[in-house]
Amino acid sequence: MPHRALSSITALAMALMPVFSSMAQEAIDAPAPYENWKIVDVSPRTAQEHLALAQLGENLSCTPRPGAQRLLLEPGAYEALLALGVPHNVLSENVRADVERESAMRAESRAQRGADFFADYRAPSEIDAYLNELVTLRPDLAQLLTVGTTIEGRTIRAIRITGPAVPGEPTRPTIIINAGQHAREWIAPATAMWAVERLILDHGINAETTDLVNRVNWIIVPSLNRDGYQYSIDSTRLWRKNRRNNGDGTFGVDLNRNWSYQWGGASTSGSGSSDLYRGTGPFSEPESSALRDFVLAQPNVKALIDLHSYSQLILGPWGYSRAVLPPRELELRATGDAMQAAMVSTHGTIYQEGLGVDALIYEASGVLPDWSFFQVGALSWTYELRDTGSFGFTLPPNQIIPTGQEAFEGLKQLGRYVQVRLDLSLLLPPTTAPINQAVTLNVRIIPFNGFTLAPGSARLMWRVGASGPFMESPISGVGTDLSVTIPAQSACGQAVQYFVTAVANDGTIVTFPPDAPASVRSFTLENLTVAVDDPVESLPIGWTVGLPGDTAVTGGWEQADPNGTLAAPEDDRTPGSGTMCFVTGNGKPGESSGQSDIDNGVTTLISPVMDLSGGTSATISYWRWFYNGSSPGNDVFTVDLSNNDGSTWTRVETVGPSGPATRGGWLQHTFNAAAFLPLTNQMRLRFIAGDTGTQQVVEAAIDDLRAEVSSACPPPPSCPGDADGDSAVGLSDIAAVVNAWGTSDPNADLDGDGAVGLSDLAQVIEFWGQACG
Ligand code: 0X9
Ligand code: ZN
Repeated sequence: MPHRALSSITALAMALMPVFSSMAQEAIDAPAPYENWKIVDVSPRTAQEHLALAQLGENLSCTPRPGAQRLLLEPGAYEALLALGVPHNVLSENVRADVERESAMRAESRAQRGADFFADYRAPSEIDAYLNELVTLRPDLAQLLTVGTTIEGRTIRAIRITGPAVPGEPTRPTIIINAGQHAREWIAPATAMWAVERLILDHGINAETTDLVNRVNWIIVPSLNRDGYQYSIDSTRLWRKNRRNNGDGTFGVDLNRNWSYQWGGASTSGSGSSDLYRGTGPFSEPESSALRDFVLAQPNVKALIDLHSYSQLILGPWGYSRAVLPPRELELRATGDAMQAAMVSTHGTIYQEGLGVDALIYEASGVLPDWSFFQVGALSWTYELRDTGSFGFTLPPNQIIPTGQEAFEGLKQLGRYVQVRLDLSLLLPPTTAPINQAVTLNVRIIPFNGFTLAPGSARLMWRVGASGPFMESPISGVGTDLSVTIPAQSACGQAVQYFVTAVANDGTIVTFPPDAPASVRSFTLENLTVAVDDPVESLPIGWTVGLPGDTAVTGGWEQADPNGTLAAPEDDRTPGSGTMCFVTGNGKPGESSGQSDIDNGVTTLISPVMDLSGGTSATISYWRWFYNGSSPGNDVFTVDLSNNDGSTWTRVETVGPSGPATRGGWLQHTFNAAAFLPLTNQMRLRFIAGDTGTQQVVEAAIDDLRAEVSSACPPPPSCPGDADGDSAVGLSDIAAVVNAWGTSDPNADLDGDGAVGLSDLAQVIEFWGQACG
């Protein structure tokens, strides 16, 4: 968050809180901190208003919603805001009450289950005591390390957790988890301690954790800025920086602006009174320089996580720039996506994830993860933990454990990825495929952690049915997105099983799925016909784009090459040369998200008639995009199906009002139409998007509609054993089978197992002499 605290504010704060001006041991007789301070959400309408607001107070908002921001106001500043007349919403009338509410919740929680370390936020000394306890319990797994000393002389500790060494094993990958650069973000040290406790206490109990501890060297620094943390406990709850006496009456350097990579750039300050004060030079602070030396001394550091709060974000490089794409983008995205999925699925808490170029947050220069990514080559991330602002920094203690649990799920994914040499995956693998047609599978192979793919080593192993040997097909292409084609198969109703194998440059064989061939992937061969395949690139013939009865005053559906905003797509979804899709109100280039979105009602899009008759099932798929305003949104995007040309409709899905599918991004939805309605030749789809609740930025888009009809399998060949099609079984069929030996020629593949061989010869012999037709 851009912290534009101004000197006037700090001067006033210091007057209010004499404790600022001393080196703050004990806060004796301090006035009630934050008495009559307020937190407000403001919505500046012009650049001038934006500037004027920056003078009023410190910005607490972490996600830059267009224009809107959250300010911490000193007593008196609220009156200035009223005088400015900027629209606003008061979140906290008196910050002292927030802090007191937090204290009350803490006291209650401690009273009820104080023996539990995670019942409450713990002071640095309590953290030390618990680390000691855990190390004493499992000296075979954990050791205490010293990182260095804070400016006030406190010892910064780290704990190393890893399973007993195995003779002859190569150096384990190291993951470093740092917390507490920022004093007031109390959930960060608590979350680091949750990870410490899980890694140690679950060893030998939970198989996955045991494996991760045995294979990875985990190093956790639970509280880097111990002075600041203690200070925020003792006197000034919302203190952020360390406790450097800047010598000019101001205190504190923002440790997360003090790292050398891109030191002094965007979102930093040269003023000691600023919450973003970068210090007199890179590594001017003992805390950051100690952690630098400590990190550089660790072996094989492959990843680093820096824990912060709040906003529920997973932020990859670069922090310093939204314009510069980081190297190793695919590795970062693969790990980031996996961490996000794991964190979101733990308790359903939504964490947004992205790199600097995804612009989830303001630019920040001289941050630790930028340094560790650039200098150490560690995949580096900032976690902004709970919440999104309801409680903010004063998060109730009953959220410590759930926050720890979801963050730990993310860390475990990282533990998995630091061991990866080649990351194999399939892009949109089919679940069904048409008989008698070659099937192309798209395979992605991302070389990880400095390894490479041995050239030409990637293979798809496949077979028709669940037994027999696997056939081998080379995977070809350049770069990371490769493909492989399985020849046409006639065995209707059978599953084609497959797995991918590849060799890394150190000779390690890697498969997908990882435990192949014990487990495999598959698709079913069906009697399929494609009824609709519309990439929405040409004239929208048969589509109804907006209805006369639609109530939206702006943002009606149109076919367009989209101009992106925070809420709407910049590109259509069709791969390759596609450009067009349906969008609700295409903006002009450079327009803000609120300008061409849907307002005050609904807009309707109806597909052409689809003939899905005669099928036993029909798979319809489309790609949709939906964004419904600042979270939580209050609007939905609905999709209906008709089998009578639109006379009546049946609901297929309701997207929203909350959840990850409401934050923009192309997502594919696939369903079986026969599960909703009898299949006819009069089927249509209807997409309705609207802004009907409180006015929000709402955008929807649709692209790439496809429908496939699955019919009953054709009857088996009427002349079993007849490989050459002469309606008799004899010597010429033996010749046909032998000629096609080892191929998958569907004529000679008499038993339909995908390969011509002994079992087909057996068929010829079984039906020897038979004449048919
Ligand atoms: O500003 C910071 O240091 C971090 N946010 S916080 O609210 N906890 O202070 C964000 C650092 C990472 N920033 C980016 N990757 N842009
Ligand atoms: Zn922070």
